[in-house]
Amino acid sequence: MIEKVLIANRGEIALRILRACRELGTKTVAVHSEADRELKHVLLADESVCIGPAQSRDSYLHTPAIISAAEVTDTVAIHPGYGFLSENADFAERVERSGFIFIGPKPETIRLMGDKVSAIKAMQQSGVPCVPGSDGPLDDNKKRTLELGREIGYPVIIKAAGGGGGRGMRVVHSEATLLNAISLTQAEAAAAFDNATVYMEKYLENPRHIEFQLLADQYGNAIHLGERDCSMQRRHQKVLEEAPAPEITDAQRHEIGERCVEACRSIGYRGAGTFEFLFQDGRFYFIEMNTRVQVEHPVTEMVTGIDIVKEQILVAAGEKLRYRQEDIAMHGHAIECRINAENSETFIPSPGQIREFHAPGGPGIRMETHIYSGYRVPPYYDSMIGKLIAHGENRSAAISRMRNALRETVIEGIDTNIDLQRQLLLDATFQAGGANIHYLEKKLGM
Ligand code: MV4
Repeated sequence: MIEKVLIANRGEIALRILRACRELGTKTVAVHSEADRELKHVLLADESVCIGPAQSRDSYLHTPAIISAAEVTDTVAIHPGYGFLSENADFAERVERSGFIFIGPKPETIRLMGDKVSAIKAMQQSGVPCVPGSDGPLDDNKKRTLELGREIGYPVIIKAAGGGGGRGMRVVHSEATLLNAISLTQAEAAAAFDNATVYMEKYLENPRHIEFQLLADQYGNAIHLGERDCSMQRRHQKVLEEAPAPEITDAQRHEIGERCVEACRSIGYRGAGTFEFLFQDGRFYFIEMNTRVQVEHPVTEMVTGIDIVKEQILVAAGEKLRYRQEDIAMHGHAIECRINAENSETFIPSPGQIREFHAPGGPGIRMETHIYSGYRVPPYYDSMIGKLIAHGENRSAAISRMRNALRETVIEGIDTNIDLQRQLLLDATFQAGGANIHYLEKKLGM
């Protein structure tokens, strides 16, 4: 087993990783910025190292400082969490070249999936359904590009190969604006990602965002843990996620899950990964793969009973996957509400001292947070301060438990989005299930 893990992250996910390590009997090293000395996981870790100033680029994104901290603490493996360096292939490579285990896929897999054009190509080759599109980069053959637009049919969407997560894309409604839209997206992509490559897809106007959770070891074993519905989002920030996705049948779950498993085998995937799909008119369309643990992983944990972070560490240690597909069963329904330090109406971030914190509890309730009474939320990082997860025997039981848990939660001293979450749980369209990716922004009048 891995004797010591360095946690290259902060906040709730750092605490989540620390807890998984404790269950495995693994020692922990917390690395933190100067603004994060009071983080809960820093106080709980076996060792801690300050790696630089508050600004992320000088600390959580500063590879040499992280590698040095690993060296001085005799770390064996580095867990990147989500965000920061978690999907940075160069970082994963430097971790491995320095003699440490990167808890995640191979650097070349991160690179393959980081380029959305090569990711889609890999998926098509292993039978994962993709959006009709250019099947590769657009070139400067204008005639061919216009033909392609006609073949695909308007509206189309131009996406940057180096983008993802909503960055570097442009919807085009007619042939008249196509070539100009491509030039603009290329220029933006060159500036933002140092890669002007763009591709074209049919633009799906009212899809849901459904993603599949995968686990794979380095011996070619892979399983899927079903799907999550992440359609409730605002400006590409997910607000609430659930598992299973409403109205998805066992047959669809089995069909798409198996395609993802096959794709993991064919690309030699290792660790936890997520296949993102758009779902519209009963069909799934692959858009991107995430090669990290995701914020919303707990809803999958609640319905499958599998500890995804623990499994990530075990497979990184070279162990064989402990489950086969037939060992995986879904029980009930789980919902996650992201709790942000921000105003419920204006969405303006609200850092500052938490005067009072009372966590909710009871059957089926799980609170993942690093906050405590007296903790100061620093202004430098993402505003998410925790996640509340409710599990129940069915969707309405999970909703009911979530409503009670939100009522019970007390966070004083800063603004939070708890009121917004309570309103969303009362919303008739949310309660019906299966709302699309545009629903929340429409409800909020955006
Ligand atoms: C799309 C799409 C419609 N059609 N692709 C946005 C984030 C990135 N992961 C891909 N995104 C989209 N790709 C086609 N062909 C609509 C979106 C999209 C979206 C997707 C998932 C969740 C929220 C979204 C919000 C706006 C647009």
